[in-house]
Amino acid sequence: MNLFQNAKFFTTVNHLKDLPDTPAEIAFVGRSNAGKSSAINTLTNHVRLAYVSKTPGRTQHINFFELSGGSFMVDLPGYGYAQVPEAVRAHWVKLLGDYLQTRRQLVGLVLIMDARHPLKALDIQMLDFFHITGRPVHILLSKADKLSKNDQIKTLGAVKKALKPYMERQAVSVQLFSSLKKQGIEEVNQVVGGWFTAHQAELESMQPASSSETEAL
Ligand SMILES: Nc1nc2c(ncn2[C@@H]2O[C@H](COP(=O)(O)OP(=O)(O)O)[C@@H](O)[C@H]2O)c(=O)[nH]1
Ligand SMILES: [Mg+2]
Repeated sequence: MNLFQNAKFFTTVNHLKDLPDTPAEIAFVGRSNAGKSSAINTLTNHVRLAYVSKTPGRTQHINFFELSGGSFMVDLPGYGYAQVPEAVRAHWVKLLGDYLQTRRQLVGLVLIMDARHPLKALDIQMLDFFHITGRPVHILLSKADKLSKNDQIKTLGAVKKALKPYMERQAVSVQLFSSLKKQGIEEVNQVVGGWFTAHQAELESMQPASSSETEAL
């Protein structure tokens, strides 16, 4: 089943205090221009559910999309756009960091990196922000079509190797992805679907014993 197929725009927020009440959500994050909006459009099979910007750094708010199973997908502001005043940049980093570290229903993070420029300092910072939650991160090496098959394999191997220390402290997985070639969609579905299933099982295991069980004790 395609988890993202019937995604619908839900709301836009600019401040953490305005975040909607959701049962479970996954978030997409990445450097500005990494291909995040394109990836969301490709996964949801929409032409422009998320706005593919010709002006990087424009989207500063948090967009929520409702998925068919009642869970949510969150499009976080892109980071690392050079021509942004320091105060604005600091505000984004704080907004992102606070969201990633405090959002209890966030079951996992999808981190988009341009396959030609993976693991930049701010990407590492996102991994660092997120690891205290104990939740998994799945990395999409985007625009894979810009690399030859051979270079795709090499890049995937090199990124996995570089992530070894992170994988020891946190569940981190990585795959190739191309919006242009619609490459890697199934793998994202499987990983994210797994997160939602695990989260559901976790919630169920935390339910208090039913009243009949309580009486029997
Ligand atoms: N060749 C190629 N270009 C892509 C791909 N995904 C995104 N792009 C291009 O990269 C630029 C930035 O994409 P966008 O989705 O707006 O990135 P965002 O800033 O991370 O949301 C746009 O010009 C896209 O057309 C892809 O899979 N292949
Ligand atoms: Mg975008």
